[in-house]
Amino acid sequence: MFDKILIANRGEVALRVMRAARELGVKTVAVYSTEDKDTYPVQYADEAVCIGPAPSGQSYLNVANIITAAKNTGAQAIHPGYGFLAENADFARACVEEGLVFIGPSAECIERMGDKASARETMMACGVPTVPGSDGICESVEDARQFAEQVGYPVLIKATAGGGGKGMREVHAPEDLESQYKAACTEAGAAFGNAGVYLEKLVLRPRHVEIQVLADDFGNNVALCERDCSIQRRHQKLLEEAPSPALDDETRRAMGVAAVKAMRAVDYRNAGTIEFLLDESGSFYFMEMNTRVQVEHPVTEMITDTDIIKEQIRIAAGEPMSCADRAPFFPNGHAIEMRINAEDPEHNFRPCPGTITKFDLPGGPGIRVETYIKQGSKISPFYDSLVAKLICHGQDRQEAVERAKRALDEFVIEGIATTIPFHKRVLENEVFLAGDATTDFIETQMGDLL
Ligand code: MV4
Repeated sequence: MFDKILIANRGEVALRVMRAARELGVKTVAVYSTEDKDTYPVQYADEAVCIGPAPSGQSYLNVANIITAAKNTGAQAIHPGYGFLAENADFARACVEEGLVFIGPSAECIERMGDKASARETMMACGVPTVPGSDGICESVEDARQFAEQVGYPVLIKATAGGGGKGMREVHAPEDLESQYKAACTEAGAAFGNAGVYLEKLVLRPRHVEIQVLADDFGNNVALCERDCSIQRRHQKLLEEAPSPALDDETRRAMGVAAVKAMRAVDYRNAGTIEFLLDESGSFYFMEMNTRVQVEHPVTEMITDTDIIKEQIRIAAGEPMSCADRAPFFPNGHAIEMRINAEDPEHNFRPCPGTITKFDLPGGPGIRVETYIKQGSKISPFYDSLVAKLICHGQDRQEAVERAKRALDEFVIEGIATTIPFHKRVLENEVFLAGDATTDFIETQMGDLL
């Protein structure tokens, strides 16, 4: 096991990783921007190093300063958390070149999955179901038209360097194909410096269901059940739950088998997530692979009794994962995570940074809160608006929902607007309660949710 690791992140995820490290007897080094000097993760760490000013380009994305901090403190490994450098293959490579362990997959896996057309081709080759569409980049309008005619309209043009919803264009009729194709290429070129696009049949009213995976150096590959992340707004997830209310055991098993197949095809190591689209008939298709741990990992931890971050550290240290002998995983109860953001739902979810004057946490059975905030803390305008994640676990979905309602009522945050009132409305919404939410949930239910 490592003696000391550096956490190249901030906020709740930095604290989450430090807690896991401490349980493993591993010392922690925090890095921070001048803006975050007085935050709790910086105090919690065994050591802390300032890596630059508030803008993340000069601090949390400053590869040279982060690697220097690791070397100067004698850290042997770096955990990137999520966001910032987590899916940056150059950073993973730089760590290895400097003799540091990157707590995550290889740079090659990050690159292969970061290019969405190449990820799709890899999945097609290994027999993981993909949405009908092109067999790689569409090099020309004619190329795109041929695939669109093959699979039928409507289709979706996606940027290969995109992901997470960036650079997608729907095409509903043949006469729009040329203009949408050109617009997609131009947009992708400007946004990512890579104009490559590919094409898929548009799946109507899909659900977003993803499988958490872990792989170690000893050939253990496990699928830790699924999460349903259909409740999103402009590709920002707001509420996630596990298991998905839309899967039966047979589909769950098939999706887990597909996820493990995908991992083995790229010789994947450490934690990752395979995202699937689930259509209205119950068929699922590979969408993307995220080569990092995700914000919503706690719902999976709650229903599989695992500590995904500790497993990541064990695997990176060359130890076997501790949960391999418990696979396959079937859900133990139900968990719901709500993202409490410093945003005003009444005003288009506009960010509301500021000082938190009162902060009373919920508690009791089945409640977990992931936050770095204390009373008097400031939500900085420089970073994302996540204040806390409220995770509620129950024996079944109904109990999880009842606990979530009770916990939201106990949660008091004053000084800033938050998404708490919005979540209270979601938990009363008929479509949500029926387990029927698809990715257009917020758009179509907004009237009911405000
Ligand atoms: C799709 C799709 C429908 N059909 N692909 C959005 C994020 C990126 N990972 C891919 N996304 C989608 N891909 C096909 N062939 C619909 C979406 C999509 C979506 C997916 C998951 C969660 C929310 C979404 C919101 C809009 C569109």
